[in-house]
Amino acid sequence: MKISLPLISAGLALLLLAQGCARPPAIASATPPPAPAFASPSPRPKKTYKDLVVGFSQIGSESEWRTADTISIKQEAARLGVDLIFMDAQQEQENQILAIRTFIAEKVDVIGISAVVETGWGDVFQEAKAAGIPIIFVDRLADVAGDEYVTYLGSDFLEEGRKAARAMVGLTGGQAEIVELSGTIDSAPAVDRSNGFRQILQDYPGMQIIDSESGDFTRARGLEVMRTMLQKHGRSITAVFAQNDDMGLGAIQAIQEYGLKPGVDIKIVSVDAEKEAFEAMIAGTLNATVECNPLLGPQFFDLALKVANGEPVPKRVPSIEGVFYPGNAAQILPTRKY
Ligand code: GYE
Repeated sequence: MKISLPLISAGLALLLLAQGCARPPAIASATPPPAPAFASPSPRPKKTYKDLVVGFSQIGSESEWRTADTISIKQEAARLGVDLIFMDAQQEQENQILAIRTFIAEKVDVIGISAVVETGWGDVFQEAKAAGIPIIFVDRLADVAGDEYVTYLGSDFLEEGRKAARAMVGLTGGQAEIVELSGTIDSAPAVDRSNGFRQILQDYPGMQIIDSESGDFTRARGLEVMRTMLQKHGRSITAVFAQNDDMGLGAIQAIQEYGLKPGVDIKIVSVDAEKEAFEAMIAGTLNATVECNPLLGPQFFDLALKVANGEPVPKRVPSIEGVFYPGNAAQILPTRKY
């Protein structure tokens, strides 16, 4: 059953319109039909990309990383001819819960979601399961039961945190007073990057985290938090671990404003490996960036089609990632896609 846009909540209507979503959502039925098992072979004819209807709940546009991820998903859907219902949650968990309920009502074949935070999801993933709609987590996993999703495609954030710490040890000779700019509180990359970073530092008593605060993965907050850190700790800060490049770029600005040389007086390691991070490395203001790949569209739709056809997929699909330093940044920059 379809309803017209004015009947749905104003917030949802805005979200749908903002994303150019052409399909008005149907009303969610109170009692969903019984669930077919996720991985059971389908008796129906195999779907192709052109038959596939996919709902995707994106977090927002907090970073260049996120923008690249969104473009990758939309472009790949258009290239394959997949009917994509894309909803931007503007970093609100509530909007993601609403999006999943919309996708259930729309009876999409597969739901993709990058979970803004790990906890507090209530029953919504159970609702999707009860409706027989498989969930693929993309980029960020939520803290849900293993039978509430089919697979998780994304980076190993714990390892990214370890890589950042190893890079930091190398840059500082194992002696540093570190300020950490962490990501969105309760988000998978913030939790795991923090833990991975600390795992490595345990073996280096000269490496001390003197302060840590969330910069919410945005440049504006990275700038603000770093200004406060400099006021608080001044020149005793010798290193910054920014959990994404955008916050790192904000921190670079704050350090310059304070009259110190980022990359020289204060060593900076960040995560993502965006183009602007390469530019900063070339300028000498950033010391290393750990790669986190946002171009997940092709792998996501490949998984979505398999899942829709009841084909088995691995529970965890990792991305392959490296670490970059200023030495060859100028050579690599032209090859970067985000
Ligand atoms: O590092 C950050 C973005 O979830 C891996 O989210 C992603 C992170 C990425 O805002 O820039």
